[in-house]
Amino acid sequence: CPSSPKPPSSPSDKSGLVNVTKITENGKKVRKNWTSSLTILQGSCLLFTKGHGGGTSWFGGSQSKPEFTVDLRGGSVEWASKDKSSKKHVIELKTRQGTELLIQSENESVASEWFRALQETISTHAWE
Ligand code: I3S
Repeated sequence: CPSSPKPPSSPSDKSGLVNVTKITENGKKVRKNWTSSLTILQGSCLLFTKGHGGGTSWFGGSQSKPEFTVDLRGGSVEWASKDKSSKKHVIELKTRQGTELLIQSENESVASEWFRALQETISTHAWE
């Protein structure tokens, strides 16, 4: 996955502000730390940048380096069960590398759009 975002090149590319926390890293449970993140879907990569601060470029101005990236190939998404979080509209994303993330929005349609986009990306890249 790239270390800096590029302008959108395909229609499936998507970006937006969502709440994100890791819950597992390389197979090990980590403490939740919900942060608002400008999240960018680029091909099979999902990039997270710090979400605050406006800007003029498409991914949020001065912030050009993602905080972290995940490769969606071989991953899975599902709606998180109630025991994963008390929040509404929580997506659970598992990567092949053993990282689990929760992605959440208070806005149901925003969450659903991300769910669909992630699912579509994972199935599109299933054979790579
Ligand atoms: O799964 P948990 O431990 O109930 O998650 C909550 C905690 O991470 C909490 O942080 P502290 O334990 O550092 O106080 C967060 O503030 C909550 O948002 C977490 O729960 P939700 O249900 O919001 O994911």
